[in-house]
Amino acid sequence: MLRLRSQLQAKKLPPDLVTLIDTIAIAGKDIAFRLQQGAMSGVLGSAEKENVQGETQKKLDVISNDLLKTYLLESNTVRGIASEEEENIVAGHDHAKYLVAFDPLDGSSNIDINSMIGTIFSILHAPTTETVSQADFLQPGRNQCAAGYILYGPSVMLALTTGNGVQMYTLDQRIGEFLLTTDHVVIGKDTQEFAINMSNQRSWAVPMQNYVNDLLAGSEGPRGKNYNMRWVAAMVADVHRILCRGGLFAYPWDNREPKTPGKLRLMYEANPMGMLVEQAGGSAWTDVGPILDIQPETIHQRVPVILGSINEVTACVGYHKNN
Ligand code: AFP
Repeated sequence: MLRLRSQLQAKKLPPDLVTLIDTIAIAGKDIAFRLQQGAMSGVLGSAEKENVQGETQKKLDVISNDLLKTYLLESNTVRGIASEEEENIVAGHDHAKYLVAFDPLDGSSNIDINSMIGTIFSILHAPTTETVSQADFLQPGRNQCAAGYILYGPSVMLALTTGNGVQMYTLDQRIGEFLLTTDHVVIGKDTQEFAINMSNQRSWAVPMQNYVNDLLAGSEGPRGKNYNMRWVAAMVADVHRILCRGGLFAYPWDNREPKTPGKLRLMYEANPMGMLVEQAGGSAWTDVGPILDIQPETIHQRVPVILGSINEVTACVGYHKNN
């Protein structure tokens, strides 16, 4: 099985991009090690402080963010970083070619129950100007040169796209290397599985409520088939399932927080996952258009997300168009 670095080199990617992806993989291995130590090294529980999103951070949110920051800022391939856990961007090396946006530990509520979590990243071209600013990060998801996640589950896995399909790698703990285990990930067009937090149903827009009601009606309803439901409470794990066996994932618009039209972050979650899903033959939309076409307004912007098997996403979006 091919090692990550050899596989990236074989694809003839720019050497700096190969180094950068390798750096993220090294950070992921370090994070995986801390996670595996769990309660033995005192890393579980709350950090007793809030991040810029107003969420209480877990100790491992802070540790993972610090690790990624350190590895990335040491790399002379990184011009700047934006993290879900940081209020502002942090400048890296002058003349470096790439910007990295990341969610260091997605699904933090799963940390203390030893359930699946992950690191999500998005790589953009850096500007050629002398200074780097927040505005340089505000590029539509279509501009991403690479995107992926590292899933910390029973195996540690890396899902990656550099704009030419999606590959999956599995960490071989004996040699400390990510090895290519799936070369060409394809999401089936149809599905009978959906992932959504049903407890928010009363707060969704009417079209989303109607769509999910029709799924729940099963073979006797207008969709004419029975659906199953899954929810891991970590987007990284729910999207991983969709890359493996199809499905629909949605974190739709809801009216719980009038100022935020969705829970998920465009730059750290929706864009990288949107690129992975599209590259695997699926579809990634908000309620009104493709996620990757959104022009970001701020680095911490939130958006509604509907992604997965193309025919199911089209059906869901259709409810929004017709209402
Ligand atoms: P945290 O990393 O802040 O816990 O949030 C994870 C997440 O943004 C996303 O990964 C999940 O899909 C979603 O939140 C789960 O949220 P709820 O289960 O609370 O609705």
